[in-house]
Amino acid sequence: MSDPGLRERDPEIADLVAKEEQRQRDCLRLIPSENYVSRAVLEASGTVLTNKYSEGYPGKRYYEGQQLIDPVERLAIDRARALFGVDHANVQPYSGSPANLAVYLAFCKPGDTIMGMALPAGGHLTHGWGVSITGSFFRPVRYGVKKATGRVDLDEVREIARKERPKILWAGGTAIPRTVDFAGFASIAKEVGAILVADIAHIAGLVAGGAHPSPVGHAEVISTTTHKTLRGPRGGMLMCNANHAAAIDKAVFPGLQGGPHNHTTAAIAVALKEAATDEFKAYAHQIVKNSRALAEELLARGFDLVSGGSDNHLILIDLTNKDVPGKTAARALDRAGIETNYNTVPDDPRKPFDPSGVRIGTPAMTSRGLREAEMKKVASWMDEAIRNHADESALGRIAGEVRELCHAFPAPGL
Ligand code: DSN
Repeated sequence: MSDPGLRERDPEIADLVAKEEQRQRDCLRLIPSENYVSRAVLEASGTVLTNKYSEGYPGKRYYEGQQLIDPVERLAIDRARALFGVDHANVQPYSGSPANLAVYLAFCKPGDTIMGMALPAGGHLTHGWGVSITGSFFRPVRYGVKKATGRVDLDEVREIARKERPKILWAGGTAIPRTVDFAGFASIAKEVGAILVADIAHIAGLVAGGAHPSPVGHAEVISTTTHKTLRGPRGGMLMCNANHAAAIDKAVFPGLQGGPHNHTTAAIAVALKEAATDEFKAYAHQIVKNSRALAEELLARGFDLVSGGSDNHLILIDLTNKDVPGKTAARALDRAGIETNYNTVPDDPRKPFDPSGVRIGTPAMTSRGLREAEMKKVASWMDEAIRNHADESALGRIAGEVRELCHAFPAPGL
């Protein structure tokens, strides 16, 4: 059988991939859960390891031919354990949602009470939101943020937890612009006999780089994706204390998944190696510096930020005072070469598919090497694009200026 390359075999897909690469080169990617992986991570994820089945774990597989896959997975596990300082790591979850489902399978029975942050307050679907299987197979109770501060109120979390006695308490989410107080959550979980699970999908790279307090020593289980601030391939990981290792492993396989995606495991191993360097530590701290600088610039332009600013990689803008819906703003920004996502804000009077906010973040921009000085320009383009959301020529001009800046800061991996 002939074996042509992608361009020859499937020019339609090859074209789309090439155009996506160009798009990623030319625009400012501000979606806080996205990033650019390194060339090495990209290379590892496109390898022949995709050809191999490996159900089981290193040393205990249900398929032969694991001579080289076992050391790949062992390297990924050992690097995760060393980087985060945990007893045990499972690098097989396909992504964050399957990782979180494995946590439920390990510790809960259908109908058990579970507690997490409400989705509109910044939580994740899998922390018990109604439209997710986690909100129907279990009995979800939720905490939010204080309207006045936009921050979690641990006294309120404690009150709900005392009343509801959840089996699992989730800390973390997807639209939280502030530091998560893992120690505070741990004291509540301990008091009510819940297992504290830290979902660090968004902040894993910040934790690894020392730019956000670590949940290790506070949370019994830690769930994460590998592709956000951690700058790895799309994937997931679970980490835990030694006493939970067997339950977590059994829940991932055979409980929930079949064969691990070995090409992804290899790329995770590479990303974890990169994340252990001093260069990555500096990167993680720069993400936070950039986010603070961008937040200051936006505040100076009259933008209303949920919680009044940012301590991490993420900024949530409430556009109510600008009289522009989140979706209108996000679409105008996209036409101006600035990629964001529209997002609910706490107590949003609008619907999730047409909410009041826009969520932005600095991980991808920081991977390109942008620093505080460039944040002034980014804020001014955002302001201009949102004010001129119906003016195609203004948006086109901004897109040209954005492209010029992007070309001065080439992204890794492209
Ligand atoms: N989809 C992710 C995010 O954008 O935050 C969460 O799963």
